[in-house]
Amino acid sequence: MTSGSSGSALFTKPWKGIIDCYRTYLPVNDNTPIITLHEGNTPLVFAPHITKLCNIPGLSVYLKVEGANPTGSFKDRGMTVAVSKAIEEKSKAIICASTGNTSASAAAYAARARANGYKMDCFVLVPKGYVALGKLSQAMIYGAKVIQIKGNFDEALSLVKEIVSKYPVTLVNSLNPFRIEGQKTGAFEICEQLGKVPDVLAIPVGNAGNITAYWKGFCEYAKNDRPIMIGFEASGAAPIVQNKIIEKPETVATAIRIGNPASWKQAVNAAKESNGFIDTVTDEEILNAYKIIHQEEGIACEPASAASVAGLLKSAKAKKISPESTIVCILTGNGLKDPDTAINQGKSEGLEANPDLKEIITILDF
Ligand code: AN7
Repeated sequence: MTSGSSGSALFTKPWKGIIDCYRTYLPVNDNTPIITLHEGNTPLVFAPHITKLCNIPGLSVYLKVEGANPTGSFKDRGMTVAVSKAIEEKSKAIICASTGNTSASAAAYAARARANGYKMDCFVLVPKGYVALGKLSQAMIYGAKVIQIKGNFDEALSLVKEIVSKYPVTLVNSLNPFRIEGQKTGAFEICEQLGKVPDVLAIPVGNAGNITAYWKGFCEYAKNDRPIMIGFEASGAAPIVQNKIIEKPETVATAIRIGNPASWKQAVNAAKESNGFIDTVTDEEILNAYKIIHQEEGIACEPASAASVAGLLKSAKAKKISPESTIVCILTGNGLKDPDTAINQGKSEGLEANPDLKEIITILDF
């Protein structure tokens, strides 16, 4: 594969988003209006501490920082394609169910469509009380009509599916194949940034669109050289691992609090075809990894993203990772998305003092 539609390398021209860079690999044509916020081209950062923690000879662990996307999550890669295609198809409204990030992204790209002169409304159904503050605030201020439903994500998604079957509005959940097409570009970028295909790709699994997209991307990038895909569900929301729909999913990682994933079969297929697996990580393991990523690597992510690193650490401990492997963990969302969990898990909640040197020195406890 040569990078970029015109054979230009990923980093040698001004970055104008994933459609501009990977045009020939995406379902766009000259009539597709490109709605972009210049998403993609996110950092791939070596993680020395996590590499060491795995305690397997010759390992190199990298973090793909998808929180650096315009709305702070990987969803932007899919949304630029989905919204561009919706406009090409003369749609004037988009809708999604969301645990938060899809809604933030949809709302932003709808606003960007309006900036380009198109009429585009955005409607969002989210589970009331289970969306991290940053995400909810994004969807609202970008101008979406946000309805908080007294139910979970799976119920919101069924409702949205029914709505799009009856009303003139485009679904932008990952059931929309254009979302998967856009998200597969994360795989292309990793191969270009590393200069090779990684041996292992660790990724959180919620609605299972992203693991599906990455696998598609790797398959398109190289036929005979593909990573082992290892996906991780939260143990309280693990329908794929438990092989049954979870009626009441629960996890601190609200982004992946999903009991009936839309791309279930495709996720199982990605694990199987790549000789990988899908496993669970507990909330404790997720929060432990969340703290390590921030405090020992200096990189931010939201709790659901930490499932990839938690899963890698679990797999390394169980000796399920081969020596000399190059591993990429996808950090799917920005740390600022979920300030409540960050404050909760940080080291300073509730530390207060009078403006008194002695009192402060006592607390500092050098
Ligand atoms: C940070 O926004 O499902 O397995 O509605 O926000 O492709 O669903 C978010 C999912 C991982 C799981 N990490 O990805 C939504 C939504 C973060 C996420 C996932 C999500 P998929």
